[in-house]
Amino acid sequence: MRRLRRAQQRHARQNKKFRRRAVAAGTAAVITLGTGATLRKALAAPTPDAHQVPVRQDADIDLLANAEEFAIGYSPFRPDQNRNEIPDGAELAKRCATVFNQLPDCSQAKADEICKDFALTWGLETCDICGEVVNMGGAWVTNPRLGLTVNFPILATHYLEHGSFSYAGDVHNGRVDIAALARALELRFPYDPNEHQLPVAGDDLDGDLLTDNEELKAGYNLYDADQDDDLVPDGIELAKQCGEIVDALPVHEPNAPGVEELHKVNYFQRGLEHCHICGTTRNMGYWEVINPKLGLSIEVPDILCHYMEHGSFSYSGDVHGKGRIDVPFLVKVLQMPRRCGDLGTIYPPGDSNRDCNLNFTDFAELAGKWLDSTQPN
Ligand SMILES: [Ca+2]
Ligand SMILES: [Ca+2]
Ligand SMILES: [Ca+2]
Ligand SMILES: [Ca+2]
Ligand SMILES: [Zn+2]
Ligand SMILES: [Zn+2]
Repeated sequence: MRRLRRAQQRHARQNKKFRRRAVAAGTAAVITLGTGATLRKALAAPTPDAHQVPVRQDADIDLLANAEEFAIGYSPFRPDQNRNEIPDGAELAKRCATVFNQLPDCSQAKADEICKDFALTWGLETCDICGEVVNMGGAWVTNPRLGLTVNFPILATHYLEHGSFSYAGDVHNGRVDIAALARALELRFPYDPNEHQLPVAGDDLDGDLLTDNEELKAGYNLYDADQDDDLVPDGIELAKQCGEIVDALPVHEPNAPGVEELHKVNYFQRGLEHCHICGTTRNMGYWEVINPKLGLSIEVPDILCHYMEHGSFSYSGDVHGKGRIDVPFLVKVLQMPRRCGDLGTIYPPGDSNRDCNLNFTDFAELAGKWLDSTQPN
């Protein structure tokens, strides 16, 4: 009992110390909100959850320790690699919770299926933060294909749901082995998959929904599912970016004289096409996307625009059937990367946070990180 109380006091002390640092970091973050877009997103972001207690040796304060980031291939100096205003550690923890909760029970799972187990014990435990009471037993994730089992207190699942890999209750106090859990769950990114992201036909070595051939032809990295380190598989990201660009193109009449800019021509027809995934309706016709400078054009079915919005170059509708656009050719016609931040962007040296905006904060960030990563503890 005395040992337990000491552990709690230690935990409280740590919290106080790290909270002070987190507050200082929060102030710095406000200063970097330069553009209107970032500010709008920040305002929309939910307020941080008290379960997300600061973590030691976490240079970018995203709730993943530096060593943990290295272990799972994240960047220890970029707190929000996918730029959605959610600290990547909190996001990954919630994603782990979602995937864990959806796992089948091992007693009912197929032979090679990832599954979960609980060992309930005769006793309860109270969460330090919100007072919720959980069983003080343990939980297991088993991945038979990898021969891997990861175990943590049931209390940890409550904290994961709240975006924290650390947990503290009146019985258990610790941190989930993130690398092992992510491996066992076969989960690398915090992003939420969407059912429109149809599997690709053909070899896809890195599993990013761009086939090896597409990557070779378009000049992307076929060995890296996330070559721009934004924690979104590159095929999904590229489809969304192409979708945004096509969507925003100016519309011109067919063969309009003097048009030099990239544009599209409307070939909509009288009739609708239903999406096989969500049932939404789009026009059964298509856009012709024309690049006059290159003398190239490509047909983009309106149903594909709907799929690109959801991160897929493959589509499935009741007029066009199942299909996939010629991705390297689309990329060529659109001259990707068109905008800073599009897949394939070469960032200028010094743009360390990759916001395509070189300014004082980059230098401040560099200096701050250097101090952080050299200070012991
Ligand atoms: Ca970190
Ligand atoms: Ca994030
Ligand atoms: Ca690929
Ligand atoms: Ca990516
Ligand atoms: Zn709680
Ligand atoms: Zn749909």
